[in-house]
Amino acid sequence: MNQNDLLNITYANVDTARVEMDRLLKSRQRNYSLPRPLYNDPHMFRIDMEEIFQKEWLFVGMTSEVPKKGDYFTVEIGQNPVLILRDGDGQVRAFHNTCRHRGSRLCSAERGKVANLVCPYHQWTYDLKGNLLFAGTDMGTTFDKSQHGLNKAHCKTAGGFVFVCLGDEEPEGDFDDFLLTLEEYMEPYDMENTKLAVESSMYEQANWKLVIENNRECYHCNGNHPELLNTLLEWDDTHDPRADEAFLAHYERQSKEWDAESIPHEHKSFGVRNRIVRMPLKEGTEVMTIDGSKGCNKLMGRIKNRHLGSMRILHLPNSWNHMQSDHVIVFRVLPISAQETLVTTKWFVHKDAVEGVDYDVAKLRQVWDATNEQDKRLGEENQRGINSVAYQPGPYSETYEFGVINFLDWYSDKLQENLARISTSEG
Ligand code: 3BY
Ligand code: FES
Ligand code: FE
Repeated sequence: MNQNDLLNITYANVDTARVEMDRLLKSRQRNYSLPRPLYNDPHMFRIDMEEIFQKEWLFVGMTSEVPKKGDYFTVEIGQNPVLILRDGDGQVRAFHNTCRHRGSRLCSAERGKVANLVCPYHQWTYDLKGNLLFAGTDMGTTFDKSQHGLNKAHCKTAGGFVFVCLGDEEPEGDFDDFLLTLEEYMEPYDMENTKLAVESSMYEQANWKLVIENNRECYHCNGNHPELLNTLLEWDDTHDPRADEAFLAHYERQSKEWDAESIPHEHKSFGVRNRIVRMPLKEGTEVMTIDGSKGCNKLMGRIKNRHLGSMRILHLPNSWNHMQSDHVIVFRVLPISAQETLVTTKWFVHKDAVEGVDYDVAKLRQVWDATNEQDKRLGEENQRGINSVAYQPGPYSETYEFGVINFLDWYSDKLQENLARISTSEG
């Protein structure tokens, strides 16, 4: 526990915190920010991890990060190390990255390539499907290797995105419908034939919900994101009240071109949890670089038109994305503690694009490095103010902050639903 955690213990134990969380969520004012303990209490953080991050579908990375058999990357979901790996049949799988002997973490690198998975502790060895192949010299006559394969996590891929779910059961809902649409909308990008150009990891001293809330509105953009606003419009809905005549005409022209090229752009929502929308960027700009000029000579997949705007993909609780004509940017949010969150940003380009010839990493990342830094500061200042005894939940603007309201509605419903399930199963 860090100092901030100790200062913000509000409840005697996690059971009391569960009851209180349910009460706070049931009695919250819907269009207001949340009561303080939901942003800083360590027991409530634990409940977020148990009920959201260990039960719901999470975005972890892209299939092109593991292009070949045996390629893997690792991710820590709270205290749970997870391994994402491409097996010999080309399937992307997720395993708990913990050995079935005495539990050691198997792979400690962020990414790598293996023929088999060998535990560094006593060399138990697993194949790429997680079967235990070798377990030392003598585990006794009753030892059954088939009962000691790696524990699997649910894993689904679509359009190059990899999602995992750590729950025993996959959560109910329309996630598969979202995946079908995601596959269709991502088809022009051919993500399997892309490569990671660069990535950044940023620790933010703020609760994960503040990170997502901040991302769900652009009310703060004008005062904080000069670089981003060179290209990005401050709204992402063609029916937004800020959408003026000039925008509507611009959208109309672009969408005709997109239709002619079979580039999907119709707005799709799956509850408030998943959302795909292609929005034009500002007139005269191509991608989210500092001056809106191209980020890479090679376009993605079968794309011919540099003016594809940004296809924004939302996946609650932990990802937003900007898919553009010559590169795509994916964002992943992972909670670390009540007041600490890891934000990972990855830039992908066509796999044949050559660094220094077709693209310049510094140019590619400039705008979102600046934006991420600005958002980090906003999130951290938000957290500091919320920790004050004077904090009280404040009102969101229904026009400019509807995305935040949607996120908290999703969060609140999901938590109450999952908490109710625990109390039922405990009888
Ligand atoms: O562009 C984004 O990803 C979000 C939406 C508005 C604010 N933020 C920069
Ligand atoms: Fe993995 Fe012993 S803990 S081999
Ligand atoms: Fe921002």
